[in-house]
Amino acid sequence: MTVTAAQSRRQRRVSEALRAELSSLLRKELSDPALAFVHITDVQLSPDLKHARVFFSTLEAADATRASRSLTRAAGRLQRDIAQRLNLRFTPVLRFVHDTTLEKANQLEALLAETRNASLSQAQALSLEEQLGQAVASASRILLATHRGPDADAAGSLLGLYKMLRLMGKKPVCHLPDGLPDAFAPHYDAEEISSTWTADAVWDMTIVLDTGGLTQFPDALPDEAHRGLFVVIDHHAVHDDFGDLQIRQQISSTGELLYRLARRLAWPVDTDVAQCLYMAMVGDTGSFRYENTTSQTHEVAAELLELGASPWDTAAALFESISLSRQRLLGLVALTMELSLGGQFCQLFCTAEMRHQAGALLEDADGLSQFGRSIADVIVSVAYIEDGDAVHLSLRSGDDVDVAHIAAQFGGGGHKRAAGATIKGRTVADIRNEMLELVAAILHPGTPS
Ligand SMILES: [Mn+2]
Repeated sequence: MTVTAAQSRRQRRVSEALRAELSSLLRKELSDPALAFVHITDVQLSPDLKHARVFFSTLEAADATRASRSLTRAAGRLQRDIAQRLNLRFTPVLRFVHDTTLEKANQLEALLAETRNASLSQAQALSLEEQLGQAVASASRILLATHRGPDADAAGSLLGLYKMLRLMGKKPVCHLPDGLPDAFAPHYDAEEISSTWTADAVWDMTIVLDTGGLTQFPDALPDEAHRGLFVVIDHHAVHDDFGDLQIRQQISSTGELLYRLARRLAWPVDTDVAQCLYMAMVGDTGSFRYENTTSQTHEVAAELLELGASPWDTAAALFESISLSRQRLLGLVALTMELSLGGQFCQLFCTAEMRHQAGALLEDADGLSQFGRSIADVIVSVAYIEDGDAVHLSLRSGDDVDVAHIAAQFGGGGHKRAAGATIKGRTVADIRNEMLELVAAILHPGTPS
């Protein structure tokens, strides 16, 4: 039987009337000492109003049995009195149930205080997100950007947000001076997403994704006078604390963070968005291998699969579409691998000459350091990538060493297990000496290197 709204309203009204009448009857009509401190806490009526569960509490738990017996004895009389007072067609059959909730009041109070504090901080977190929701809803000129040399998380979250905004009827523009990784080529039209805009354009809002450091800003990011509300959506632990509105959470990836935001703000996520966010998550979790992978990460990934993201397309795009020039470059760089510090430290070198020989581009050298880390016993791996008068450092850690901390010594940043830096005006020979000292101090503290 379905209960209509009117029926359930009536049920509630009669329940409340019953509770009030029973309370007054207990106080005035019954002189049973066992019922002196009995309190009617609630009445639950069956939908046909023929049966009522009457919840009562007592001051002391020990009095409950006695009170229950007295109430059951008085049930007939109470029923008759109530029928008269409330003028009901049927008098519900009363069944008395001991309500233990009041006895748990002390426990409850402590719990409530905890919940209050938790929901207070939750309310604050929520309000930031809601601020973002409102700002996005009212903005029409939105610029999206991410860090220099975008990786899968940067590209996937940027495209994911771009596509969600499009689904919301917005026309955002992406600022991509470094382009996006080839793996994402099927997911965007470069001309469409970064439609030309001039340096004097003024935006309602600029959203920078997946960027923790000021030095990671892409070239020609609009300045304060032009960017409008400056929004940061990021998951890096180390952050230079920029932005008017920061949405930051230390989770697997900006992709995961964006999906959570989308759920909370009811932003639309279609299959295409899901695919981009899934690629972002796979990228930053090393295919769900790094310790930033939690059960919640998998829950979000599962929802993205439900929405149509494809693990196979993701793997094929990210890991099985390597260019011949990158494979050749890897061959040349692999020959430079040097192990030191008892085989725990691996260094790789990529010169401009090697890139030329392999016909490779600078981005073909991305992530070369991970090949050093995958060698048995290696804990820290560093790739030195020459680029004109600059040297790019790419660091990976296979154990409990925080390479973001090492990268920070060189003005860079990143994550515990994967970090990087760009150093200008120093030679590789000079940098590697300092690097060896730093890594030796971490891997073999107390031993002179
Ligand atoms: Mn990231």
